[in-house]
Amino acid sequence: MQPERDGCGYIKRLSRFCTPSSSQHFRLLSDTLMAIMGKGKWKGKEQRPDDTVMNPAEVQPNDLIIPVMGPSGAGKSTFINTVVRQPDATLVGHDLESCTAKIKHVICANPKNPGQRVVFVDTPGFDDTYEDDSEILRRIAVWLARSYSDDRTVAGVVYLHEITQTRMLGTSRKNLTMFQKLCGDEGLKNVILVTTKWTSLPDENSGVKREEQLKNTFWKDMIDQGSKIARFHDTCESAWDIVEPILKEDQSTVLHIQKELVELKKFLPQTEAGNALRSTLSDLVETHKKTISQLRSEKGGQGNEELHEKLRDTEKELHALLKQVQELKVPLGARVRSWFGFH
Ligand SMILES: Nc1nc2c(ncn2[C@@H]2O[C@H](COP(=O)(O)OP(=O)(O)O)[C@@H](O)[C@H]2O)c(=O)[nH]1
Ligand SMILES: [Mg+2]
Repeated sequence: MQPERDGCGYIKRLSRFCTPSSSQHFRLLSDTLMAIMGKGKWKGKEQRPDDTVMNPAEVQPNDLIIPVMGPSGAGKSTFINTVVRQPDATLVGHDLESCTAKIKHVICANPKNPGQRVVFVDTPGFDDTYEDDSEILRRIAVWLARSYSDDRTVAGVVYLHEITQTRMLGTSRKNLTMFQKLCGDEGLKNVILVTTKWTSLPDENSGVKREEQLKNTFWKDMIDQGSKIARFHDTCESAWDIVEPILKEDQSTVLHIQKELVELKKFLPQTEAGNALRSTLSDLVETHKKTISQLRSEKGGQGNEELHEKLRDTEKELHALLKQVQELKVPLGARVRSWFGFH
């Protein structure tokens, strides 16, 4: 049985006697104690009633979880449908709009190791047509934290990237950053960076060149820290070959976001992923504010309908961004606790 971590109240009381200058020492001390005392149950501050999580009744003790991540349209749902040989296991998008921002997991026996089951988790990208990035982060974080709190094991993570992309788009960079923050450095050795859509390339050589670029730039740090790369060839066999290196129970991993939420009991906005998203959104707020003031001065009181419309759209976007930044603000209570070195 996991010991309850609320026994850390003693340390919390100690914090009343410490000055903010010693907060770093207390943070270290409290983190160490948290690790020693076990992870305990996650209270699920961020969880909502309609969130998808794994039902304890459907899980077996040695199931291994593989979250599949990446930008919208990279082929996550297609990869999962292919690996489980069920064309409708998850919804595949067929136009520019993303399909569903709900998380869906599919459980499947490992054909290479009968008796072992793998839980593939289809996650929405941080560029969904209908859902805010802050909501996407909350859903992914809740799924991962709940499964870790219930003692489920993550084998590793598959990150998909379309090889047909001629340059790294802003959304792809954002997705990669969020992915790195969710995994943390310690999770990188269990990451497979997979390129998709090789059959849609006009010639394979262009794909080989792009893969080389990814290896030497955007993916370099991750590869240096143990992440592997692979190509998805659109078949079930290819998908299982890709995940094989991470399907070893003794090499399972704990993702950084799971550690932060469940072990360190952080609020989502205090996590590295929360911080990174808040900073990206804050930059966008500034850009939008500049655009609005520019449009207002251009408008100069004259009735240009196109300008009016652009202004209205940008103001609407700014409003939505500010709402997200607000959702990612660290609550005052949590900030006060962190001054004393407690999460
Ligand atoms: N040729 C090819 N097309 C793919 C591949 N993966 C996805 N697609 C197509 O790309 C589109 C988006 O795929 P989807 O699986 O919904 O992407 P998701 O948003 O990442 O889940 C669909 O039209 C798929 O048919 C692939 O590996 N090869
Ligand atoms: Mg999908």
